[in-house]
Amino acid sequence: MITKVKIDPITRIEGHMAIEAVIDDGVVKDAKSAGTLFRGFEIILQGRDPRDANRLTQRICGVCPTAHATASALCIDDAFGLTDKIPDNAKLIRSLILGSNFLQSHILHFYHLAALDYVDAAGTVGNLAPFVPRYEGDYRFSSQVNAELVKHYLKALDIRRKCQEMLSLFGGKMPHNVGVVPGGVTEKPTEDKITNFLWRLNEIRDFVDNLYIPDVIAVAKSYNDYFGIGMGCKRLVAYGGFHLPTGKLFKPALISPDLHPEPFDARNITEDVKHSWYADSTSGRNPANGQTKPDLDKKQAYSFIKSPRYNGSVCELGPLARMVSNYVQNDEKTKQLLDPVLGELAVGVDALFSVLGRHAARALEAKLVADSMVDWLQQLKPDDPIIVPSEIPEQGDGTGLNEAPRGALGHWMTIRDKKIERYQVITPTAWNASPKDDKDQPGAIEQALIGTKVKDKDNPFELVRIVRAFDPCLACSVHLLDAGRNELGVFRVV
Ligand code: NFE
Repeated sequence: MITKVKIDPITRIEGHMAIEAVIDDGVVKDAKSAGTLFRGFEIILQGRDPRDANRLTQRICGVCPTAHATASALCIDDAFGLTDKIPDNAKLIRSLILGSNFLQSHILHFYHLAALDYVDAAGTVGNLAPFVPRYEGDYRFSSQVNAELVKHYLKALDIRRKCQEMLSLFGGKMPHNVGVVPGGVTEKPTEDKITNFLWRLNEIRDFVDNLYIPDVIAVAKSYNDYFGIGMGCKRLVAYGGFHLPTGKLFKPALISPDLHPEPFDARNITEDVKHSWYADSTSGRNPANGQTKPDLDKKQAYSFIKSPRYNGSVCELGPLARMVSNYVQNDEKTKQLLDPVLGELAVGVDALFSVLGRHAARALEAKLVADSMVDWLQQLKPDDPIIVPSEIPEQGDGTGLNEAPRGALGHWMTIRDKKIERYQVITPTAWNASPKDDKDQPGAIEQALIGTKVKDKDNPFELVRIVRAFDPCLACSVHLLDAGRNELGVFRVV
């Protein structure tokens, strides 16, 4: 029997996402993932001072504004000819600000967005929001373990506050920091700031080591069938990220399904729009040449997310991509983190292509970033420069590639007459939650859903666990507000 399961919205993610699964005899035969809001920042930026991109793109999202701050700063640095002049202190402070956001975001994702799919919180504290409504029937921990994990849920709130405070020491505030700017940063690394940062960081590291990673391992042991669920497209992309004086913490690569790393080249990225509400004339373009032209009348369209592809192939981005990229390129620290956990769970690297693999990669990545941040703090030199002066060029082209918590993030800009002529943003969730492309290839989340056995269509745990393991953020990935929309097809960009 064929049934359609539509989950709209999928809650406990950031933003508004819908999925639809066609289930035939208990197995997902087809799936659609849709971003149902229009963003339009690319349109807002046209004609503005290029430096505005660094302020405005942070407003794309309240969860990862820091990633947009760094990608836009890198993009402007490139267009202004500053890339080789950025002071070491600035590279380190930008990375410390971004690292603080990674930690806050990963802890948010596991405890407050995803863990409630596995932990019976309502059975522990009663039927209180936000623990209900929820699906029923597959909570496997003892009441004692559930009660302990609910305490960690609360502790995680406090730790996330400390991550935000830590970010604000160099970033001024969170969200939408004022510390990362074109040419460098605005805050000097005083001894006082370094010390204040370090004591918060050490408490967060303690949480990651002694609660976050063990809790993910506990979920992995009790729900180990989820190492075999939600494999996805098995082709990964990392742009590389955390631009440090000595290179990048995460190595760029395209990883093929046989785990072979190939050099990454942003010129191979295109965005299709056959199934997105954008004009067909804009399909297949590289973002350096991209356009954002809404078209709400397309019959085949079902999403405001475009379909980014690498050499025409569907790719997955995120902690899984970064950790596997580092692992297969023999990064020692990554191997030292991943190997013992794979051993304890008795699974190989291949098992990472799964719901649990994505959670494990994210938790171990949090440790890699947090431990690296201690080294970065120690490299800061209080008396050295933090910024280089700059002028807006008459014309220029810029690319800013970095890694955001949810995966690789790219900003592209063209400057003409000292103004932004073109700006394009491709977020990690645009890759992961993309709709079918011009060749009708399903996006990464769609592929992870297809082939899944659903035990109970009224409680489709498998589907929501697959989607949430990607940590989608829809605010980031759609292309604003339709506050002034008064009829279908009319948008007022405010
Ligand atoms: Ni809105 Fe973001 C991250 C970016 S998502 S959270 O991480 O860029 O695609």
